[in-house]
Amino acid sequence: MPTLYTAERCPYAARTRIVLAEKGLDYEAVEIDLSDRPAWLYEKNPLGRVPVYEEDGGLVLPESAVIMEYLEERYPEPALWPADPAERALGRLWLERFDDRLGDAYYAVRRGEPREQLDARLAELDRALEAQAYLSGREYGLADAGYVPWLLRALDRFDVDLGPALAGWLERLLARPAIAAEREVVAAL
Ligand SMILES: N[C@@H](CCC(=O)N[C@@H](CS)C(=O)NCC(=O)O)C(=O)O
Repeated sequence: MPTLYTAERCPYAARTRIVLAEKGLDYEAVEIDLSDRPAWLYEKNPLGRVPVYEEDGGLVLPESAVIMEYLEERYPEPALWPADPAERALGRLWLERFDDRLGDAYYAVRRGEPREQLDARLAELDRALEAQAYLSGREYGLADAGYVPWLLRALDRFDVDLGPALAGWLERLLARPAIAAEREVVAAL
């Protein structure tokens, strides 16, 4: 059975938990205490970060976006990239630009900086979702799974306001058991 070195509080690890759950894959979750990381974690990921996904055959993969892509290729059903190549490319762009479009502003608030930038990024997300149901277009997929962990944490920790399109997107996502389970993880932190 594969192993996921993970941390419940880590939104990057949450991306991979969500994809594993969407695919219905069994795995052993090894919770890492990020404030007291075991030395062996650096053998699996020289950066010492979670998530790390490991298979019995010896494959060891760090980096949430790489793990998500690998799981999608290794276990194609249910598909988590849209069928349309253009939507798939736009989904990849969302993941590629994650820091600019959400991550940097989220972590600025975590560091105690004002919420202004985060509010602006959330307003941009809301505008992007006015015209389409999901980040990459018409279908749910890896782009949505790649952003929603921060949305769940921002709502829980910073009490942010979501515009109507972003709130509708979150409601659609929370109807999925994989995302609802992650909200439970956040609520229990
Ligand atoms: N680019 C990495 C980022 C992973 C990451 O930053 N994980 C955090 C926890 S949320 C971590 O392990 N932090 C420990 C550290 O940076 O030393 C990914 O996408 O997997």
